Amino acid sequence: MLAACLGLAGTAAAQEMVLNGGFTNNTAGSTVFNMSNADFTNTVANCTGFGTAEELDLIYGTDFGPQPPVGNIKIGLHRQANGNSDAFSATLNGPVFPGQSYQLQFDLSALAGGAGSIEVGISNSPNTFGTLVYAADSIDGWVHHNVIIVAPVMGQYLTVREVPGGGGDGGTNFSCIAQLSLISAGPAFSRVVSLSALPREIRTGQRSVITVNLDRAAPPGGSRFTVRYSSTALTGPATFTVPAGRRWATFIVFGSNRATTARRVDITLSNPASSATTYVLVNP
Ligand SMILES: [Ca+2]
Repeated sequence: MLAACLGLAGTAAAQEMVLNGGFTNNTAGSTVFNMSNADFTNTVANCTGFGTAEELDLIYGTDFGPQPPVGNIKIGLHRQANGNSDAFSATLNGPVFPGQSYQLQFDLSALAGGAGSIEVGISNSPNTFGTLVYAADSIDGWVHHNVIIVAPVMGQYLTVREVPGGGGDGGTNFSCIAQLSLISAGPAFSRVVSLSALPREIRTGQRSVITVNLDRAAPPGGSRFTVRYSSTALTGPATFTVPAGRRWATFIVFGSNRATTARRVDITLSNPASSATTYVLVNP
């Protein structure tokens, strides 16, 4: 299993959140094309249709396109020439939380005659798309998508829609999605646990190295902090990012004390999860 490859096996964090991501829990048992939202919702457990096209497909095996790479069921989403499109939500076993990171996976394919574009969102309602977290084009043949997303909002539903509206081709688009999966990947924000300054005391024009220590390795994309200085007697970056995979990193500040006496300048790093402060004494 992929979870084992990631070293997440055996922890609660590796639990699948999409309740029926393989779409196997359904009352049809075989391919059904062009279901109204109400029919789709009644047929596929823990899923809700809400797009304006109202023609979601529950497709088994090689019906209407290639066999899914894993499992036997794919959901077909259509954008019609008039711009109406299919959309559905998948209920999660619990809410996602803003600022937390999650591993999103699915298999996506187009059908001949209409490559499509899908969007994935997080929503508080089964009937609305919510906030976009990922977008992908569907092409002929299955492509496995595997990304880390950061939840922008709290939400109990993962949503999928064929991008609505008039496409550049003015025609119709069609995508098939299979094996929808969402797994908690832990906090998106590493916490800053300490800062240090070396040297502690400098003069105008001299530099000090600030070391940032985190509680864990920075996640994909790095850990970004805002940097505040209590006085302009010290200059340095306004933001600082600890690179992905690193537990510590350094940046440089410069003394610029225009007063006649020494000034103590506090340096504070903060992100939504944490903050820490150190100081540098700056002589004129
Ligand atoms: Ca359809």
